[in-house]
Amino acid sequence: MLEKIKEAINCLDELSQKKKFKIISHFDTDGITSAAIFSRALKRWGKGFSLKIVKSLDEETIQELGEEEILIFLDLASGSLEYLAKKKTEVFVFDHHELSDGDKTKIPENVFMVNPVLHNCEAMSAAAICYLFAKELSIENKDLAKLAVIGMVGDLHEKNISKAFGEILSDAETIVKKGVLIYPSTRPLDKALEYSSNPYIPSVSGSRTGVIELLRDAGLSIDNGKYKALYELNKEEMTNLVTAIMLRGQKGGGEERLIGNLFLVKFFNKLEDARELSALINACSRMDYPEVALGFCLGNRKLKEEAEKIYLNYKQSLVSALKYVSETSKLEGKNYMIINARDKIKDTIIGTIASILSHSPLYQEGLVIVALSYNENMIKVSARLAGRKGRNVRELLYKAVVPIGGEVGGHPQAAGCMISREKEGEFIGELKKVLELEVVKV
Ligand SMILES: [Mn+2]
Repeated sequence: MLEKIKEAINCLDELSQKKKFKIISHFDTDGITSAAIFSRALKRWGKGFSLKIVKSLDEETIQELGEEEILIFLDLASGSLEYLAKKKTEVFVFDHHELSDGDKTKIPENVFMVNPVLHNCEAMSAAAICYLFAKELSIENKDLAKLAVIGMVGDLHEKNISKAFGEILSDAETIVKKGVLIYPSTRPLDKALEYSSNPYIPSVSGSRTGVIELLRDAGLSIDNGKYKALYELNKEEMTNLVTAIMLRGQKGGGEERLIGNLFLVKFFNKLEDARELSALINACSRMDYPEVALGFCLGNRKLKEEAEKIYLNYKQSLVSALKYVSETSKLEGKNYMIINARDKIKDTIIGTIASILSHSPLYQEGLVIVALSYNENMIKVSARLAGRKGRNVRELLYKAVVPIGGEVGGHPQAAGCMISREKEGEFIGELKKVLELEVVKV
């Protein structure tokens, strides 16, 4: 892949004599960090460019892009080759998403693609590809490695430390430590636990008394006026904390999902948890401030303040929604849990809440979680599968919706639909029927 990157640099250099660059990147953490790395590298290279962040890439978005500039796509476009082929300009794609088998063998002539999928290369995030590009341009760009670490973590590529990732970690002077995956691991534990929504710990997340009880059970106490940060714990303390957390689980069985590598990087001259930085960038972008997220990545102090405010707000709304979930009565069956939040949780975050619950190591693998929230006279329904193995939630939702009317979208592990509020009771009845029936069959 490095050869391909060198080739891309030569092509871009030549083309830049005539045209400017336009970067189009994705709005999640990997896309934002990719855009930050790429734009900083272009600036240092002395090339002019403009930048656009998009939620997704469809035919219309591609059509709207001009043809006076060279188009550079980051963290997207691997699935849009047929539309890119129609553009009357040169197109560069730095992406890591899968291509269909047919597309792999016929990349359009105007498209130059760098994608580990094509080059028999280990899996990595787009930010990592952009970093390799930047480092190939100049070793001066080594300071951008920490952004690549955040991008890797954002796209959950950090589970196994491959050779390329290992090099990026060392370029960024990352401290790697094994521990509980609660972030930020760099701040006093009581604070980190209180605001922890991923993982979400019932009766602890969002509850000060719950946090203090948990820490007492784990044998951790205040030292020098505050609790230790997670990364400062010794092995025994870490083990005790895991045990105390697992005891809060209702059905248990996810200890291995609770433990992993902690990545600490210097950011704005302070040691920070890469997971926390990733969550902050993601939150800003989701709340419709991708430019704030980008400015944060590029080291702008004013935007950093703004980003932190947005993130705090977002965390608070998640935690209070999760607190509501833990306190409210749910419809629970052998293998499912239905949460009808009505107007107590905003429909804009109900999907995130369902995802957080499904990722919590405290719910058993295979549990189907369905969350409902009002959206004016409609109800937004989000269904998630806890863990990886289990029933197809998209199909389950579909079966429950058929008698009511409504369209279901999504994947076997995460799906959603909108139904009319008049059908609330009827839908929940159908849903329960479907969920109970399927359990019998299994
Ligand atoms: Mn990505």
